[in-house]
Amino acid sequence: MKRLMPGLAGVIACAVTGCGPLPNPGARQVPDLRPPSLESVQSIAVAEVELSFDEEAELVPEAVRVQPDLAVTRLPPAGTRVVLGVKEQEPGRRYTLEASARDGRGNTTVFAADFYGYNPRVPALLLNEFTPRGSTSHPDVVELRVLAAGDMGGVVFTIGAPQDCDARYVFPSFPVGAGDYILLHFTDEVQDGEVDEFLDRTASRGPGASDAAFDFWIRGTKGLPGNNGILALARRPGGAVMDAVLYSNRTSASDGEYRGFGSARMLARAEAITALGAWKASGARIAPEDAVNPEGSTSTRSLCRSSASQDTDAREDWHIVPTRRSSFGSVNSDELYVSGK
Ligand SMILES: [Ca+2]
Ligand SMILES: [Ca+2]
Ligand SMILES: [Ca+2]
Repeated sequence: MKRLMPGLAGVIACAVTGCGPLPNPGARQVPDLRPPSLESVQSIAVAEVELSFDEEAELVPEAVRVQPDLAVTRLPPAGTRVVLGVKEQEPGRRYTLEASARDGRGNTTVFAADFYGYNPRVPALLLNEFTPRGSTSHPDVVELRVLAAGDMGGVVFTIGAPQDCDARYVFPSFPVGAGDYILLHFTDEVQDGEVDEFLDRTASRGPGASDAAFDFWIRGTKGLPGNNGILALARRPGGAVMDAVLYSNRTSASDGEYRGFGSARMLARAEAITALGAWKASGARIAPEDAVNPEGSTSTRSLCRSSASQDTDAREDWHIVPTRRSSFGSVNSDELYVSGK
């Protein structure tokens, strides 16, 4: 997420020279009055932050600052992609870089842009169980299973695709081990004991909290879509997708305009996670029939992977468990819900 402020020369009309492949002797030389524009900022190593500009630019030494306080150890030479040296970042912490950059003619831009602290130890994680049809007493929950140890700092959970979502949660830094569970509870009703757990997984006493899992309480969302949605995990904001699940109770015949997905946005998101390799289409194009069907699930009949957490990026990995066989914070049940029983 970057926040850019207009540069000092930002209001001057653009005049770009030298773009054409052929010289034009009749053209009048127009001086470059346009300041460099920041295109991206991201951490690329524990002590390095990369900036890219639309033209060669140099950071103004006295104007570079990182908040919360992170010392700058090395200023890069001019370039379109430059690497700033900083002290070691905290994994997943949000920092703001405030700086000025100037081009070779002295046109200067001032900007402030956010980046997240580099995490060299992202754990291997799976979306393992969820209930999109929670109730007031049992709000929507998502269970993550840790397959290989690491640090959660900066890992992103999204309702929607990683780059186009309705809500996202960026995890703080805390260590997890293989076999650990993390629960995300989607509730706006704050109750006693709803504390986020980073170290003591028995600290939270909120409804549905598990003493075996790290519980987190997510506010300000409408919960998970009940019928038609996507959940995803990414390694960091803007980073590669680690896992996703597409669920829908619709069919290709449910509408004529969006291949059955109900909206242009849902179709685009389904196509996005398929293109990212996080979900499989059985035909040439992704269809609602490729999704996990949440029909029959309730707050205690959750959608689960197998007890072994099989992951082939397909609907066959998922099943609905019988009433009260949800297992948030522990290994999944392989029992199947049978409609009418
Ligand atoms: Ca807990
Ligand atoms: Ca997967
Ligand atoms: Ca479980």
